[in-house]
Amino acid sequence: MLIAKTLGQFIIEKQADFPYAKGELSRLLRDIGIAAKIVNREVNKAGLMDILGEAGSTNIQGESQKKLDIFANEQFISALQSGGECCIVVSEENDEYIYIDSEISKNAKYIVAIDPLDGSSNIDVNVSVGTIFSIYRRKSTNGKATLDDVLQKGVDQVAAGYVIYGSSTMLVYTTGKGVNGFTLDPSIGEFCLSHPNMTIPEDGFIYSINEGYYTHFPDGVKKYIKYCQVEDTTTRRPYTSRYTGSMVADLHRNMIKGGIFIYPITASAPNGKLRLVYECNPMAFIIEQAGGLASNGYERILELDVTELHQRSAIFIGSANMVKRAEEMMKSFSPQI
Ligand code: P6P
Repeated sequence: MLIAKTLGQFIIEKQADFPYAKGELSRLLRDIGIAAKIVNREVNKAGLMDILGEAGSTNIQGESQKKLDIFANEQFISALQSGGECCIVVSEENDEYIYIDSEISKNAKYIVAIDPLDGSSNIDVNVSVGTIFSIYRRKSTNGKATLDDVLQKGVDQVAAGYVIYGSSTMLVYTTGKGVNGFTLDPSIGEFCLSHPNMTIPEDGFIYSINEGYYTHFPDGVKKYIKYCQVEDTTTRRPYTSRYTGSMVADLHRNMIKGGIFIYPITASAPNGKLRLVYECNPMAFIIEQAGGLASNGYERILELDVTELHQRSAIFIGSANMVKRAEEMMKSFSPQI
């Protein structure tokens, strides 16, 4: 039986895509893969350990932190600290960025922004959760990296990826030359190439949005939802609503089947809920590399100015034709946000 290429083999093979690469990015991606395997082990037995439930603390978002949230955060930060290739970590779970001040990291040139366990409110009910990561090269060339090195537009990412802890555990990432998916083979403890050159269908019939907020949505969003709930199915195929409350799970499904995920501004989230640096930008980079689109309803996500670590944004992301249609409806109502 042909053994699929492992993540490590693939990363090294693709290193040649970067003429000046000396292996640092490859090492960084492998470090993330190792941490993901450790997190996966705990996620898969969450019900058997005293690692479920509330940790009794809250993060900067004011969201109650779950024990697995904190465990995952510690694992990824630890892997990045010991790998020596990362100088700053930005995490959803930490108010401030973490400067890695160690001998091994003194020449580190990469910044990693991470949502260590996205959708963690789903852990206790066994719905898929995920990790999202985004990698930048520091802008400054010497001295201590600072916040200015972190606040870069999404177009400046050098890599981005997600891990989905679901019916199987997958790591999906891009370095700007397409998107590749790796499935964890527990029997050998390796992520193996299972989805080479992933592309998202140009069109789809799945729309993912929390319709519980319908009355608080902008008119353009209401118009698009009504468009999806087509009445005359003789003219258009009816759409299906699928929403898990876990962005990684919803986006991964839409990546495979086609679809659109929308988290717009609402009355309670006037700037949107999802975070630009470690949720919207990395997912936008991946989806665009797979042939899809990502916008805030008016502008390309990857072009948005980044001014704060935990800045929020509305997001319309997925199949290109669906995002274009939704944007048309958003722009038919002014003023733009
Ligand atoms: P709501 C999880 O907390 C998350 O950040 C995303 O993974 C998910 O898509 C969204 O929030 C769900 O938010 O308001 O619909 O529960």
